[in-house]
Parts: sequence; structure tokens; C-alpha cells
Amino acid sequence: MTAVDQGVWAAPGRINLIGEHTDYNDGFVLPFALPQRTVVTAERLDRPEWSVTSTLTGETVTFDLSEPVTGWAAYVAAVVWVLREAGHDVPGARLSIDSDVPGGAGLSSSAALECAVLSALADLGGLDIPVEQRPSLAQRAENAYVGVPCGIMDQSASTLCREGHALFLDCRSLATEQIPLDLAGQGLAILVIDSRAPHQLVDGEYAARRAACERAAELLGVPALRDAVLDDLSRLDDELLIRRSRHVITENARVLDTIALLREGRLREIGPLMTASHASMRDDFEITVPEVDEAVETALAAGAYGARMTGGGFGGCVLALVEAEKAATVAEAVTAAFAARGFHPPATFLALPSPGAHRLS
Ligand code: GAF
Repeated sequence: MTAVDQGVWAAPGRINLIGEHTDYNDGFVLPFALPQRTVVTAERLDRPEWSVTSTLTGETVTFDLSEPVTGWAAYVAAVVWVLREAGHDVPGARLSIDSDVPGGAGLSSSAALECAVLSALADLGGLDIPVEQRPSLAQRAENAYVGVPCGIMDQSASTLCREGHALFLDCRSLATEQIPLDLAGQGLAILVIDSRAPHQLVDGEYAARRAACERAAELLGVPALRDAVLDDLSRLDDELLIRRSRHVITENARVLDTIALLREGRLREIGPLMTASHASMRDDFEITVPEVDEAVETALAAGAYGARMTGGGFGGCVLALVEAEKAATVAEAVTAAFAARGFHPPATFLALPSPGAHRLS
């Protein structure tokens, strides 16, 4: 690949249609990329130094990796680190970062940053990194450098998604299939309700869920919960592990059922699967909070075909499948319900399946 001196790269946030907490269980996910994205304007430097400016705060962080980098710039340093670890000759660079992916909303602002920086550095260095290898590199950057034990869904979505499609990803084989998602063509919309309840992956709950799943797989004698079926649960005597495992097993099945319906163009019928996914996250995986439960219940009562929380949990966003013409009414109903319960007002927008990471100029 020919190195470029400068350019502008973008990588999107994502929303997950269905398949939550299945990625690190070797299971199935079905995210799509959002129009909201992180944009990196970058130029190559002739020394091994990285200078990163956030256009949101005006803050600049400069590092050469001789000392650990913390805070938001750690996500950038992590990408430099992982590329070097993989044997690439990463060029020094001046990077300016802008983003309209809301942070802390469960929409993968971290993956968008990692994937945009990875794209920029790969092109600035003329590095030969096939696109299908990039999600694993970005995930490793986050796991090993930042210290967040995330799975591979978000980095895959931010890198591999295509406009007008959802990405069916088998998180074991990493096989992908682009599933057409023509919402507008069927008069439908996906309404996103940002509950504005705080969402933090690093607070230990995510790691605890992951550890419980790994423990259950170990007790069942399978490589991952992807390999377990509901009948296996009678072999577990820990009630908590039974519920955690049941979520993963049933959620994987719901992803496959959703894909079967989408392939037949039966978009409205995925609604009940989305709602069942939410119930499973609420009752078995215990990762919802009152704000997201309220958003789901109110959206359903206002006519949504289905609704569920997306992302790691403990706050963040709900997506609701609605008739396009009803989206505003559903959003208003949720806003009113939040006010009645004394919650912060939610933010709402429509999600359009958008392209993955690419060079803008
Ligand atoms: C977060 C993680 F980063 C993903 O890997 C995934 O596990 C998700 O939570 C839950 O499905 O976004």
C-alpha cells in the first residue's frame, strides 16, 4: 500500500438490532452502523510521536508510548500500541478528533474512535492490514491497553457495516453476512431513545457478567455458551448462572430467528423478538435500569412493534421498531413518561443503517 501524507477518516458508532452479550460467548450479533461518527483529520510526522487534539474540548495530548497514556487519549495510544505489537511500522502523526457519537450512551463511541484512528494510521503508514483483521486489532487495543474486557461486536460494526444493511457476525468464526435492512422501503423506522442514564462498561458489572458466562461454560464442559442448549441448564445448580446462561442461549436463538425473518422481508415480525430480548436482559441477565425499562414499556404501549435496550447495559439507549409515521408520537410518549417519573429528559433520533469506517478525503 502507498502511504499518504495526510487525510480525513471516519468510523461510525453502532446500534445493535439484536444479540446482546453474545459476542464474548462466541455467539451471534446483528448490529448496524449509525450516521453518527468519529472523524479523524491526520497528518504524518517524521518522528515516533503522536499528538492528539479533541476538537470538542480543545485538549491536546502528546505521547511517544514510553509512558502509559490514560484518559480519552488512551484509546488512541492503544491503537498505536496494538499496531506496533502486531509488527507494523506505525508512523508518528498529528491527529485531530471530532465526533457526534454520544459518549456513555452504549452506541460505541470508543470503537468509533479506535476504528477511525486505525484507518488513519494504516493509510498514513501504507500498512497492509486487511479490513477483516482490523476489528480484532481494535478489540485487542481496548482489552489489553485500555483494560475494558469487551467482545468484538462494536469494532466489527464500526469497521465492516454497509449502508442499508445490518451485519450478521458469527463471533466465533468471524464470518459475516450483510443483511439488507430497508426500513424506509417498508414504511418503518428505528427510533433510538437515549435514556441519558449513565452507562459505564468499566464499572465491573460487564466483567462480572462475562466471568459468570465463562464459569457456566466451564461447568458445562463446553468451549463457550454458544455451544450450550437449554436442556444443559439442568446440569447447573447455581440459580444465577442458570439465568445468565439462559439469556445467552435464548439470545443467540433470537438473532437467528430475526435473520430468518429479515431474509423473508418480514421486518415487522422481528418486533416480538426484540421485546423478548429486552425481557431476557431485564430478568435473566439483569443489566437494565428503570429508565430503559420505562422507555421500552412506553414505546410498546404507544404502538412500537418491539423495543429493547442496546449495548452493554446499566443505562444507555433503547431502540424501538415503529411505523415511520408513528415515530414522533412514540418519542413524545416516552418523553412524557420520563417527565412523569422524574427522569432526565431522553434524547431521541432515528437510526439509519450507515457505512463503516472509510477515508473521507
Ligand atoms: C459492549 C461491548 F463492548 C460489546 O463487546 C458487547 O459485549 C456489548 O456491550 C453487549 O452486547 O458494547
